Amino acid sequence: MSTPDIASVIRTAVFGILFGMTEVPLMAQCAPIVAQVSGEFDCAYGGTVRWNGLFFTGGFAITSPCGGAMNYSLLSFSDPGYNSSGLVTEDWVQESMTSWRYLTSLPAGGYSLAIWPSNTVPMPQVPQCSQSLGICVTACPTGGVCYAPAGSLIIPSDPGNCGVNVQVRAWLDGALPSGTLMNDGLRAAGLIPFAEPFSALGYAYTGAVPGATIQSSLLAVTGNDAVVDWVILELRSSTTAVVWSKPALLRRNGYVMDLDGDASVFFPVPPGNYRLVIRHRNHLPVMTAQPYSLSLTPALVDLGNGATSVYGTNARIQKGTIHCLWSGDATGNGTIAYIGANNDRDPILTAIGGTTPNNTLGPVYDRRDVNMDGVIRYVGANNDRDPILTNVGSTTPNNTRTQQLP
Ligand SMILES: [Ca+2]
Ligand SMILES: [Ca+2]
Repeated sequence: MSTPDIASVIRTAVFGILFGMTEVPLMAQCAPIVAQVSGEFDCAYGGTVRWNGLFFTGGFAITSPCGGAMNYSLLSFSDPGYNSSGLVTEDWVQESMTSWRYLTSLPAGGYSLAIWPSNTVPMPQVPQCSQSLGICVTACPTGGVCYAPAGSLIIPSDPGNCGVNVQVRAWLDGALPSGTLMNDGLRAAGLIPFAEPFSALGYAYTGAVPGATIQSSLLAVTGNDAVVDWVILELRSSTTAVVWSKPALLRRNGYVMDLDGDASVFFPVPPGNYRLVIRHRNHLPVMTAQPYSLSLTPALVDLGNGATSVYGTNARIQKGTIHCLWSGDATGNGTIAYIGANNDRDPILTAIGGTTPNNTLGPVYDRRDVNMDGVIRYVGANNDRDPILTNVGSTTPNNTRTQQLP
């Protein structure tokens, strides 16, 4: 048996790499040279960019050719003002050996992305393979390290085949003097903003983009379906891990409406088991005690029903047959206090001037308007102070009531 001489083997290999004429199939030579990114709508993360962690260099794709830090730059074709750049280690997460994910969810559209080792200068990428010529050598710019991946990147729209829908019912103590229909005084007075109010109050969404707005027609609806106020819904994968949170609209009959008017609220998260939290500007939040199995088919979570178990102790106030979120958190700090440090009463007095308790302030959209009638009152009929005392215990003004969330 004869053994091929080494020089012959090398000659064949080099010739093959250059001209695709070796026993090793061309594609086998080309296949590894794939530094790539992909855009997708990910059920868990929304508009998602992933990169396989490879760079082009000298015709071969290798991992982090120079080691060390990596820079990136991401530009949107549809939004010329969008330009995100920085360090991959700060704004991306490595999911596996072959997958890095950009941490920010992106709107559908076209993007261009560049990633390069921080100690090099980004340079235009040249085609990695010419199948027509049978040449599998990529000529990087002279001596340089090609940055990768270049070209355009498409983030598709939500295909509608992932995510979950939830039908939620809840009632706000402050908007429910009696019966089962809440007041829509804020809406009737034209005080409900078209943009979600929670970002300005310091709430940071998980997933949802701050500043969501609604069509004015949603606030024109009257009757049982009329909007009472904005709320926040959170889905949690454990008692504390928020997977997605978004603003929504609460209606007089307790149903929570999505911002596009749908009777179910959509979350772009994988089907699975989630606890639901509902929040309001001046009410204590409530979380379901158990996770619910959620899918595209809307599941009902009725927090107004006493049979729906919720997390903690006395997490809701019962009014007639309805179980409501506690009102009176005029400071929005998760505790209702009538006297003492950080109480919810003093801010109401301050709102009306501080020295003249008979003054009122309104019309106004303000969390110190505890009973949600659009006017802040400290004394007299329908004042906003008494509900605070009532909810800490009329005979125990020193008591406080704290949100039942872990
Ligand atoms: Ca408070
Ligand atoms: Ca009021």
